[in-house]
Amino acid sequence: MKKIVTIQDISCFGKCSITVALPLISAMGIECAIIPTSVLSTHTGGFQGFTFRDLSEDIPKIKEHWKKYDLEFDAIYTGYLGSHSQIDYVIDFVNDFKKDGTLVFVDPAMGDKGKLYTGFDDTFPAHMAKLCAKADIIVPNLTEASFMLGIEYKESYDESYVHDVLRKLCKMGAKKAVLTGISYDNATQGAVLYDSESDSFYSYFNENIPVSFHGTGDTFASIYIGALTRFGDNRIALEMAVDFTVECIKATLPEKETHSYGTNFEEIISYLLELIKKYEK
Ligand code: PXL
Repeated sequence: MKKIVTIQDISCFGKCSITVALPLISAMGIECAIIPTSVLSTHTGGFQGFTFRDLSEDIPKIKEHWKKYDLEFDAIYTGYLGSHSQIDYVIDFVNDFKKDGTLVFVDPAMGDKGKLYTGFDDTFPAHMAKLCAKADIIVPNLTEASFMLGIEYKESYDESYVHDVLRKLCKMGAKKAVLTGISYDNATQGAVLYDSESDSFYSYFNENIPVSFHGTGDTFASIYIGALTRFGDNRIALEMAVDFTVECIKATLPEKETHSYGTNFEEIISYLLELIKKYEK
């Protein structure tokens, strides 16, 4: 059985990070081990006064314990990391657990709509860029890419701009980069993949639904790494991640006013299984 380990926080309420990755990766027929980096009462977007229990010091202890059992993973998937020291511990984990054939997949979850999330200082993106440099694939949105590259965030752009950003992201060290939430017109939204080894691009778009729900980046990342682990094909991973994320947004439209609570992905697990069947020919 394929195994992914995901390293990110547990937000007790407001579906995101581990509470999205674990059910979705499991539903895709892949074991999902977890390293919780912190426990928060809620995520940090749209809630005031959340608690934050830092579990950074447990990361190296979990790593050392696992080394005694020679545990191996098909992929290491990192998401939201709540402090500088967590990034360093995660880099150590990747150094010890990346074997031949282990995919290192980094979602530098730090911001959206031109702003960093609450709690991150201006030095955080450069530190996250060091983890991204070790990755096979990174999946930033344009906000996160702009902060890591130290360039201005643009609301409107064209394909040549997106291609330029992707090339620059891979120059930082990652083999492949996917820019999420890309929209060249009002009608469509999707993601663009760049493979620096073959110097090729692949774009995939679906409907643009102009509503924003919390946790959609984590949904995209979980489906992408699950599909890539299962099918070994980045194009399939990109298509499945875009299509499933759009369907999650549609399923949550009746609950627009509680957009910080996350998406109703639980209601469309059967659609995820249909997507798997479609590609499993
Ligand atoms: O969805 C990304 C995310 C994950 N975890 C925490 C967050 C956020 C985004 O705000 O606050 C704790």
